Amino acid sequence: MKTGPVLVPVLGDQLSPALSSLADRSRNDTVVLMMEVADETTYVRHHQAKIALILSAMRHFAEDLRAQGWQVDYVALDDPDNTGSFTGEVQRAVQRHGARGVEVTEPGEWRVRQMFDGWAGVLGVPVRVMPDTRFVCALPDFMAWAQGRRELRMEWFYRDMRRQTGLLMQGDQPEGGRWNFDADNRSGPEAGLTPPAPLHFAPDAVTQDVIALVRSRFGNHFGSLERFGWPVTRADAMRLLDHFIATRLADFGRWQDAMLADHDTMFHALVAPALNLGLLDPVEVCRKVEAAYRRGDAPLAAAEGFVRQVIGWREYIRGMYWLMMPDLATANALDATRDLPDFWWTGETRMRCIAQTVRATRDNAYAHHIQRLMIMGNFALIAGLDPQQVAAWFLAVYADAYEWVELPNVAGMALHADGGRLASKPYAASGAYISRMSDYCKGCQYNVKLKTGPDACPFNALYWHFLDRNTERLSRNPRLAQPYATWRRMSDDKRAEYVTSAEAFLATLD
Ligand code: DLZ
Ligand code: SF4
Repeated sequence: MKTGPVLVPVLGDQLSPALSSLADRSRNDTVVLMMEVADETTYVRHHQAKIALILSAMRHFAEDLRAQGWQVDYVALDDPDNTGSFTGEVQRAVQRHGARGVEVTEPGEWRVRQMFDGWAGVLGVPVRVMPDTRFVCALPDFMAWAQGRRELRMEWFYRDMRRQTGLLMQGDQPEGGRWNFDADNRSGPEAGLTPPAPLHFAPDAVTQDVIALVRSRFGNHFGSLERFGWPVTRADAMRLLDHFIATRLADFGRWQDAMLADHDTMFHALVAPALNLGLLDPVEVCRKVEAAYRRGDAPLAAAEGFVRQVIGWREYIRGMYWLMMPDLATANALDATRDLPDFWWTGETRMRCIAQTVRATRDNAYAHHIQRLMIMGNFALIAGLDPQQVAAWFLAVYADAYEWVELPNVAGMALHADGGRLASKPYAASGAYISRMSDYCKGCQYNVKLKTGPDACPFNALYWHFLDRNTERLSRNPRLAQPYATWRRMSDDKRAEYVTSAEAFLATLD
């Protein structure tokens, strides 16, 4: 029987003071283990700024824990004995400290859960995996909610989360008499719309060290470090949240879906990276937004739209991830097999919407939800790109992306690869939608008004090509009845023109 301390591994996205694995432990009987490991930095080729963000936030969090009296064993990436994997490092640390057991909060990703499940067999000490309590909905509760339901729609789940948290509620009724104000949140940009500049956090000495490390080790990964300005501590993450509430929240709802080439982040909160690292707590974030609404500083539609993303969509997505894994990782209901074109990395394409989104992604490791869903995701859907390659891209390039949140959004929401378990219809759209919601088309070499031919916006013909090639699978979907009826009403010549035009474009991708 070993008598050493208990080892508590804390992963890079578990940077929360209230982590379940730490909650009941005493400081003099615990060693916290934090590990920078090659496996995690390269299981996809993450954006350089994403790696810098995570490693810097980890180093800052370790300092915070030490300041609170915890003993932290921190393994740096360039430690000569670093084995490069969580399992290897936990094994070494159990030896080093003569640990009598390991207690760890469950990980966000299936891949890592598989590792944890193997630990009991290899470590020679008891391993206790504890639930991640940093979500509103515990996973067993989500599974119970999903059990026996034919349709797992976010909207019903979201209402339960509102009731459970009391956020934006009047007794048992939703504030304002409606659960969802999404219809008020879909304006395209109007002339002269100028969002306030985002808050930028200048890298401190710790972050500068990490940036130098990332440059030397991962300088050939996608993405720029030039403008790195993400918050890497809880205190700065709170400042970012306060800045959002003070300067952006009031307009957030209305322009939530709008895109401007010169304003990469529009009115978005930019808190997802900090939330998903654990620096911010979802309910705390929502309470602050709710308070701004109650003070009269933001309209209900903006506050509700924000709260829905955090306690509705984010929680639902996490539940759906664990419900659908591991099958979701290889799901391909629409048999999409085309390779990711190079311009997803280079941005070198005549399609200005894609060029701008890739450029913004490279600069910031960020794009907002409509750039992700309706530019990149929509293109991938209607061009038939391979879901696994698309998912790996999204996982690599966005600072907030971990598989639990990325995969259901990409394979389910954007690509319909799950056969529609998550979203009731595929989010396919032609150039008209992008033109309405952005200023991209104005400077584009393609003409969004032209339907077919070499100068026509490729999204136009691809949209019909997508519906046509998926007739068997999708035409019975009631939410697609109208577009299929329109398609059938077209003359044979017109339909053939669309198909020829789309195929000519697709041939340029191969
Ligand atoms: C994403 C990431 C990266 C790039 N590096 C590390 C790391 O060096 N050490 C670490 O503990 N975590 C890292 N992470 C986050 C993990 O991949 C994440 O905790 C798991 O994917 C579980 O969600
Ligand atoms: Fe994108 Fe088409 Fe608009 Fe060009 S015309 S920006 S390709 S939607």
